[in-house]
Amino acid sequence: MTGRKLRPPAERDFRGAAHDQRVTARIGLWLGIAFGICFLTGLLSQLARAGSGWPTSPVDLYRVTQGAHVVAGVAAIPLLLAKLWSVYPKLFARPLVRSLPHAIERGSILVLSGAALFEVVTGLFNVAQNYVWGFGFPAAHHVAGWLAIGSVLVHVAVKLPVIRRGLTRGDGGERSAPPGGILTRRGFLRGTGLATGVAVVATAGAAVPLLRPVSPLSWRSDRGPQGVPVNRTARAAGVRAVDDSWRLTVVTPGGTRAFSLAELRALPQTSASLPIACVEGWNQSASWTGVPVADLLRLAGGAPGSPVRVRSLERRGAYRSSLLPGAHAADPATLLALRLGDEPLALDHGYPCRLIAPSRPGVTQTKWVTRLEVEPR
Ligand SMILES: Nc1nc2c(c(=O)[nH]1)N[C@H]1C(S)=C(S)[C@@H](COP(=O)(O)O)O[C@H]1N2
Ligand SMILES: [Mo]
Repeated sequence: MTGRKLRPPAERDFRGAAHDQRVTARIGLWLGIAFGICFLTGLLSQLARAGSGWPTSPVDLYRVTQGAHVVAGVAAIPLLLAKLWSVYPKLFARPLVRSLPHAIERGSILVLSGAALFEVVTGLFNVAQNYVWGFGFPAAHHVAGWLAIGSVLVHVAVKLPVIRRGLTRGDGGERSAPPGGILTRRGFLRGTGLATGVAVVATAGAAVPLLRPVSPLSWRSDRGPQGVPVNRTARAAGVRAVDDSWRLTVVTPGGTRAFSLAELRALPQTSASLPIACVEGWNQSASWTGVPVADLLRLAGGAPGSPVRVRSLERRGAYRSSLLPGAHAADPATLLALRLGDEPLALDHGYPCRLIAPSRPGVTQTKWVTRLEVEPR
């Protein structure tokens, strides 16, 4: 027996380059940027879904902000794992709590790690499973976003001197990995950067059409009937093809009017190239043809400018109806689309007609529309 005593591991036992302050600070900076983008674009997504005040142009606005949200969220996953790996030896630092500021700092890290993990996991599930939690998801994702950003700010404020030192110290003439380690600091940083780059490129095709050829894991892009993805099929929504008794009913304060499909087709048609931009980050632009909602409101005796409730044939789904903001209802590019490309809409795209409005989240582009109701302002 040697004279060494068994003792629990201590922070100083972890000497790998990954645990160096300089590494932690750099990965923390990248992660902070990714989180910042997620947070801001997340707020924009809330605004866009709420509708009023969200602009109708550029038509790709939501497509860009939500694409950035999901791409930054994907980038955050390897960065978060690397950051946690970099700092986990601190779990073995003793005493657990030294002072009140120290307790606050440690508490904020607990909240930060929990909220950050919650955000990437719920975000990923949402992307992969298409709203398994229905309406619960946006609310929970939103609350955890505030928790994450709040604890990031506390964390950065408390750690500012350490972060500054970590970022400004040179690499100290590092030639080889520390004893017992296989990676240099630079090696760990490069590996993290590479993993982040691969994760982003492999998935970003969903949001960035140019990347599609090199993005094997991009979800739903280009696939689906008529070259446009379908999240919710007519079958899943319990919608069956309509017969001649189908009508579109338009209710305005100045009068109500019902249109048959033949009547809608006989009205002057407008074409617009507009994207479906899903909150999941995928988007697909297409050429839609149909009747401007503003024209329908006028024909029914109303004046465009007030919000319009858009109702579908769907009975139960969370997205069976949406509220079209007044500015969008008045925009001449906001269509009740009858055609996609040069064909009538496929049933899965909302036959006989769907809403398509510029710069709106996909969830509000209601399919299988049967009723438009002007709401009080
Ligand atoms: N009636 C109805 N319209 C709907 C949906 C729905 O579930 N029901 N899904 C929305 C969502 S989430 C998106 S992204 C767009 C495009 O969805 P799709 O891919 O299912 O056509 O349609 C929207 N319109
Ligand atoms: Mo969506």
